[in-house]
Amino acid sequence: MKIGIVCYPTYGGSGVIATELGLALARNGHQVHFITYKRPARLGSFNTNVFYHEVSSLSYPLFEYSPYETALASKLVDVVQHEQLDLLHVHYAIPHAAVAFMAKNILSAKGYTIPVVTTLHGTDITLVGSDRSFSPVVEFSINNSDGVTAVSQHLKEETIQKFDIKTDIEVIYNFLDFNRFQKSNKEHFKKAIAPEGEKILIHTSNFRKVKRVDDVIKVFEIVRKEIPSKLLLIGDGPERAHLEALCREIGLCDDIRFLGKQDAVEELLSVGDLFILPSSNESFGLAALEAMACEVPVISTNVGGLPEVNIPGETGFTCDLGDINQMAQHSLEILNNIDLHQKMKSNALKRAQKFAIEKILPVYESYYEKIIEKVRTNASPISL
Ligand code: GMT
Repeated sequence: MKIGIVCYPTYGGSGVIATELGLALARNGHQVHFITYKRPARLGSFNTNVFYHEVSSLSYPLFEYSPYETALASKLVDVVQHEQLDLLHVHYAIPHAAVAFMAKNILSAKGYTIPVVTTLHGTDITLVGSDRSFSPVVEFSINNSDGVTAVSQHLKEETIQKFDIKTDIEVIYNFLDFNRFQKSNKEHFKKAIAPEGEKILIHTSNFRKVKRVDDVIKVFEIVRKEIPSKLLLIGDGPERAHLEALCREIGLCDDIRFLGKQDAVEELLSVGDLFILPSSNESFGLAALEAMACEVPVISTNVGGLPEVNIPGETGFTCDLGDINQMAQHSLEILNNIDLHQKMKSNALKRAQKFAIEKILPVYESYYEKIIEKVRTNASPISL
């Protein structure tokens, strides 16, 4: 197949999934065209089956806001037509699903049919998408995609609850590549981070409010009183300055390290004893899955799709939102019990293996085939 992929090319989970999916499809012999405003972070070096089309939008003094949607739609029309694509897969509904709808209609007027699959990732539904300023467009463009997937059962249900959905939503879980995400021997890292054999707690995210990184620090503060430990905060984002101030305020700067954005997260996860994800909203929690693949048990909230990934009592624990004490007690329970810790490490790995790319890729491929066939037989005419 010739597949066009539209996503946010930055560090967010949706862009990571879109890029890794495209690369896996390319390895499986498909021709993949990424259409984004910047080269996706994980695209890497030259690959015969991978093409990159940059969307650049014209700046003009009249435009206070550059009309990115128009530029993207025009680029989609151009790429689909000239590369003779079989399917467009857009990740994150806003604005990609609406833009794809526009491109599809322009192409249709030129006599070209292009099936569109939209993948809902989370905040495009839960936080941003359901805001009145976006919701009519989000609802319309979901209903008018030829195929719609959600990254967890919970996200599917929340989408149905928040919008008037008239189309089927297929749950296709996030995935990861075990060639990259696996525990490796990084003893020298461990020695540098925790020279006295302290336990290592880890959190990775984009440091937005929804991730509640404050809670990570507060949980760590309690844990550290009982067990010598260190906290690694990986990633960056709008909350960072505030979090650094919090660490200074509680006097834990020597035990908490801000590592910023890291390319080889798996190497750091390899020395982790526990992963903390106290998000207020999380459609799936790819970061937790990455930790589990590196044999790190997870303490997370029980919100969104997190319990579909982190199985309470098996791969870690899920706790009520904001319940710092519960999270800290569960952390101590694991860290103080070698047998339980070992069991949860191996359970985490086993659970993560269910989301291996080799298992999820064929699901996407057959979904694409189904949607192409559906459009070919004209089973889903666009309802304007
Ligand atoms: O929250 C993020 O890390 C970024 C965000 C995105 O869309 O880029 O992530 C969402 O999509 C990921 C991939 O499908 C999911 O694993 C995350 O759970 C989801 N984030 C939220 O729902 C808050």
